Amino acid sequence: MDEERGAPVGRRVVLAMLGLGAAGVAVGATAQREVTRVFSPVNGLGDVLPAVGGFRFYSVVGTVRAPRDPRVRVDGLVARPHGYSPGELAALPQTRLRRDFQCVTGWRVPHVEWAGVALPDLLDAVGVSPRARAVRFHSFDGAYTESLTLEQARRRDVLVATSMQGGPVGHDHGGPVRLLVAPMYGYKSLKWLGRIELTETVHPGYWEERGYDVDAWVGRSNGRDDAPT
Ligand SMILES: Nc1nc2c(c(=O)[nH]1)N[C@H]1C(S)=C(S)[C@@H](COP(=O)(O)O)O[C@H]1N2
Ligand SMILES: [Mo]
Repeated sequence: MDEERGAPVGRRVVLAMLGLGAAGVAVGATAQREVTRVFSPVNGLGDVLPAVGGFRFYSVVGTVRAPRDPRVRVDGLVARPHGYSPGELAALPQTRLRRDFQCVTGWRVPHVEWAGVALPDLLDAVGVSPRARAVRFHSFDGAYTESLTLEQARRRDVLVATSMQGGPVGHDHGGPVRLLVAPMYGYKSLKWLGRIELTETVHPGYWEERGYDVDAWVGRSNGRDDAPT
């Protein structure tokens, strides 16, 4: 396995395993290790089986502990940096969305209900500097990052989500607070959100550093010859 191109190889292996059946028959031990290393689903071997409700639980670092401090810090090029507690997020105007959730590897969960603070409302609350052009998101454990242009981040279908399917966002799904970028592939929807940083330029996120598109609109070609249709 080529370390440099770990993610695309891992994805092809997963797709191969899906084609071969859940047991991954005839997929060698090395390939299986690669799948575990790259995708490390929280629920272990459930990685190639649809989980309850059609979701698969993805985490590039395997199990993630619960955050000691569940605050989401908004900082960088903003007038009033602030760490928002879940209670403070709940006190801001809430936005609800019902959208299909789609991973670039091909699985999709129809009609997922989300609620939380629309990102543009949070950006208005902290006051974005005129120098800011992009937003960088960090998981609280520092293992995963994502990015949006400021224009994308101002869409009302981008949520700092605290609720999913009518309840709190569970730990496996990135709770207590995760990002939902409804019009883009699942990898944009960073779990275990710890920090929202306003920046001058786009900093490509975890999977984007590994070959996936920075603009991850669902339904538009992502320009990869091995992309699932
Ligand atoms: N912190 C973090 N966020 C993440 C990921 C991850 O590995 N770590 N995987 C992404 C990918 S590829 C997808 S498809 C979705 C999956 O969300 P789920 O685990 O709630 O199904 O989370 C995204 N957010
Ligand atoms: Mo994904």
